[in-house]
Amino acid sequence: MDQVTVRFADGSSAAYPRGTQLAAIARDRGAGDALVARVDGAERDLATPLERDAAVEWLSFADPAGRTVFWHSSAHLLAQAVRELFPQAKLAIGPAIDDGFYYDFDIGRPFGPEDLERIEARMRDLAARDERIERIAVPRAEAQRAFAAAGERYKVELLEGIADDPVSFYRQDGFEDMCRGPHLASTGRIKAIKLLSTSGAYWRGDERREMLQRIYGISFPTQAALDAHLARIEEAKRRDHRKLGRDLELFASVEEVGQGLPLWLPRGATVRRLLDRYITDLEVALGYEHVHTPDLASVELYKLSGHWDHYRDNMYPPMRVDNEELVLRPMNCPHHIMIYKHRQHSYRELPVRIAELGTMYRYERSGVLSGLARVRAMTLNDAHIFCRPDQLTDEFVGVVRLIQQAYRDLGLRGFWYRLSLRDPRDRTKFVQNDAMWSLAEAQLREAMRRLELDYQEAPGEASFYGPKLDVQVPNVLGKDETISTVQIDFYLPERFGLEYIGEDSQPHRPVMIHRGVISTLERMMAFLIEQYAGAFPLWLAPEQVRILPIADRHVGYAHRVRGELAARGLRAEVDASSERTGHKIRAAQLMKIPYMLVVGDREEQQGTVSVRSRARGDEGSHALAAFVARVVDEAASRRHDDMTPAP
Ligand code: TSB
Ligand code: ZN
Repeated sequence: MDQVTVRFADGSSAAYPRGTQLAAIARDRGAGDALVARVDGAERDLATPLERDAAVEWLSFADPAGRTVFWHSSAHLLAQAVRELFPQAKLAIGPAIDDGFYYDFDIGRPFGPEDLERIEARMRDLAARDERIERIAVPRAEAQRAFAAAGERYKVELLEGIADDPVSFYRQDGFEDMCRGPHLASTGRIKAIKLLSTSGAYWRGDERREMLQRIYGISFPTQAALDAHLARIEEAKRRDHRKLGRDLELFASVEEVGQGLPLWLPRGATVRRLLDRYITDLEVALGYEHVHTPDLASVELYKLSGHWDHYRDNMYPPMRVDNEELVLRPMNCPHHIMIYKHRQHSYRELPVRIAELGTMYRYERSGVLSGLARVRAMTLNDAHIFCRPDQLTDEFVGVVRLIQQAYRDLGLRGFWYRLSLRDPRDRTKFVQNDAMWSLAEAQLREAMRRLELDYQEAPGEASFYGPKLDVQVPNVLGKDETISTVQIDFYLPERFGLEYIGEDSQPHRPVMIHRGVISTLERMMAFLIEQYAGAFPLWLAPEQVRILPIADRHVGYAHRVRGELAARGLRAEVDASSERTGHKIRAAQLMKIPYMLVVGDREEQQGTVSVRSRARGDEGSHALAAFVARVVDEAASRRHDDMTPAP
């Protein structure tokens, strides 16, 4: 009998009669959760008959490509439901996205919440019927006629944009949509559906074109997976630093000031000051020399450094003043290099570590701006280390150890290491010098080997001047952002003709390490807010203790308590409002203040305070002096709530 040989991803192979459907092969192989197959690298419907020898890989919901197909089929189901409930609706496009799917419709009015409920219910009914999803080939001219006759002008336009003849359609239960696929084998695979939101969306994203109505949804193979996903969305909303930043009065984004230019409010500025002090003190102790340099420089400086050639898209345009052209700096390196160059250095003084909480400005496209996590004006915990080639690995290792210490103190979790390399094919983003890149990458790998750290490689993510180690941390939405970065640079020392005088009394070229430990204060703040859901550990809390006098006559004692705390460097406030105590407690809880001290007649007479802790609730009455001593200790220990032992 005529057979084809199939090779599977696990290395095994098997023979099947020519023309066997992929679905049958999947069943035979016990791959019941396969949604589609990858055949010689191309994704195919499970209904496809296998006509020749091939390598076959099953894609399930666990694979990103499998999910994409699942959500794409869900978008078709959505279109089918809308078509049944609103026969006059015209269909536009409906792709899978990172987290679900959407479909754009022209129905001449917005969808309301009750519409979404009806559509969702209909989708569920349709899925329960478990209709087969079939691919059909339609001659181009016929498709054109059918779309025109039905008034589907968006489909007519889409068809104009593709050259296929015939064009492929997918059909389920009489509903057809033009689509390249692939799709699920049947609608019954979609067991759990949630339509999440609706919004206006311009056809083709063009504001001069028709306003369509977009419906966003998410779907899963099980109800449990959907429930878990919805719980994650709720949790993400609760932790979202943009919302908490507003509620906790940490920072504000104000239209009049401009996009990506947040204002740090007093409470946020307090946390920022603490982070600044924390890292500056640590660095000074480790031999970093802190400097101050201006936010502006002549554009010539960035022409010399290569930023102008490789980084201009992220820079603000120059401004002309007298006979100078100035730019807002996008990075601090050139200023620090000029400090290094300011005098001669002998091999004995190296490494020179120039550090600054340096403010810089980057033109980030408005679509990527997000609260404090991605901004246009930012202050980086920056340093540039100038060292001898033989010191490079030690210095690199030292920086990574500093990063590890900072993460322990700040309680950052879930981070992973990314080796960001150049993409050798990209000739504009990265400076061209193969020997230099190979050397820098080899040094980077050597340092990683010594550190015994696991990492993932990311080609194309390097800086224009060299490869780097990035520390990636997931935000509440599960998306990674770079916090720390350690970059090896043989390029800028060359461009700036940097030197040190060696043991041989001859000039030599130093190597540079660029590094940021706690990232920009903006991005670190965003992460801390999300990580702690706004409940900062005691040492970072903008207000550590709030004193709640029970009646007006206790306000004097409350202020004396505040004075004692302040004298020991603690940040305390008195709530002297005329609200009832219960109300004051709730207000303090909403602001996530670590300790509340309730004071009334008894406390005043005995010199005590009634302690309520954010983490542990009512802790009863304590002598004021004992409470102060304990809180001073707790702050100095930089403990986080979840590490705080019960009293
Ligand atoms: C480390 N020249 C180096 C420096 O010496 C440099 O600027 N590296 S960088 O381009 O990778 O930026 C350093 C860090 O700034 C990033 O790792 C990231 O944590 C943070 N950062 C970058 N862009 C933004 C932004 N738009 N908003 C907030 N933080 C940002
Ligand atoms: Zn730098």
